[in-house]
Amino acid sequence: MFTRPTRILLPALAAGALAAGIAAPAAADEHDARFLLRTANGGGPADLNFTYGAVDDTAVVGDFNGDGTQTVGVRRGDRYFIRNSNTGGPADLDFHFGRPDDTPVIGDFNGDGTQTVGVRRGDRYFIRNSNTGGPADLDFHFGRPDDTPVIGDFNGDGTQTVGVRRGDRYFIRNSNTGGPADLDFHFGRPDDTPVVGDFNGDGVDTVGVRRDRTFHLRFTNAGGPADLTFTYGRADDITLVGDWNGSGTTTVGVHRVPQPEPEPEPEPQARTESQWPDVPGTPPADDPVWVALARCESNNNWQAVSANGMYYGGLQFHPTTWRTVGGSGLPNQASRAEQIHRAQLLLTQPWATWGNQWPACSRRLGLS
Ligand SMILES: [Ca+2]
Ligand SMILES: [Ca+2]
Ligand SMILES: [Ca+2]
Ligand SMILES: [Ca+2]
Repeated sequence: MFTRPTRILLPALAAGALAAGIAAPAAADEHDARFLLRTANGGGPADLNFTYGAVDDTAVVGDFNGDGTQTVGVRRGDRYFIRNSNTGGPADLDFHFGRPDDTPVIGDFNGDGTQTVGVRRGDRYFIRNSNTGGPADLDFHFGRPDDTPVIGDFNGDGTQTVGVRRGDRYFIRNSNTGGPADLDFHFGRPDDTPVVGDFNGDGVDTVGVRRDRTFHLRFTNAGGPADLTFTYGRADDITLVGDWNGSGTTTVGVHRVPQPEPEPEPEPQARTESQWPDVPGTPPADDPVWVALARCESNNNWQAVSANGMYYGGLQFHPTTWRTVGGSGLPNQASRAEQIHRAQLLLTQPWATWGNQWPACSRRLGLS
């Protein structure tokens, strides 16, 4: 019977590629990537709370030194930065493995008690049995390219092996080789985030899922209801599980990265301007001539209606002229930007001049 406590390792399933940038200067706390780890499977405050790595890093979890406690690390580009304690501080291990777009996986793939790194690329696993750079020790295909990788000791023999999640289904292999699934069952829903661990400390890793803030954990590798359900962390946290204190039971945690600032709403005016672009060959909308003309024609009142009811808006369009240059409705019901745009269009008509469209005011302003 294996007494080695650790088991799973489902790396953070951060969607998307990893920024290959270099490192994270220590900044204000809320701008840092934070680990909030719980040493019991239930809701409650974090038992461990520290910052490590950069915001764009992908979190990984493993017993990288074989002491029975799982700790955090990050993958950045093609590089692993591993910490051997669940505290902030410098990386204890730092090496390259795989390619930047690979998905990291961590496990004790040879059953020696130390978890090491690997990657999934397409439908393929590349496994390294030491936490150092170098060629893959194992390289095989399992599942399909779109599957999500999971790693665990699903049969309790002391060696962690691969599996995948596809939709609401787990396909598990009990050896680190290509071949058919040894276990195949449904659990949770397709959009859930998969987790694998020894959630009851009996030496066998089993599956679970996280849905929004709620973990649904199963104590056997078979379909059926969750054996343990509780809420931890925020819905936008990245899901982690690990044996953070070497107790022999896998518990939950989250990786919390600052959310990007929302894109500012475009200002309505900017939108108006793009909707009513300047017409080449005429004064642009911000040319003072338009204000001067409007001041003369309508006392700069863009909703104006002339006393005889024939001319409308800041530039005193006749409705027929307005329609000639594509306007609809009455000019004084249109925005200032549209009125200027249509005045610009008017000036591009071969028959139109400042002098015949705005005779009195254009003379006063020296436009004709
Ligand atoms: Ca360790
Ligand atoms: Ca190992
Ligand atoms: Ca096994
Ligand atoms: Ca178990």
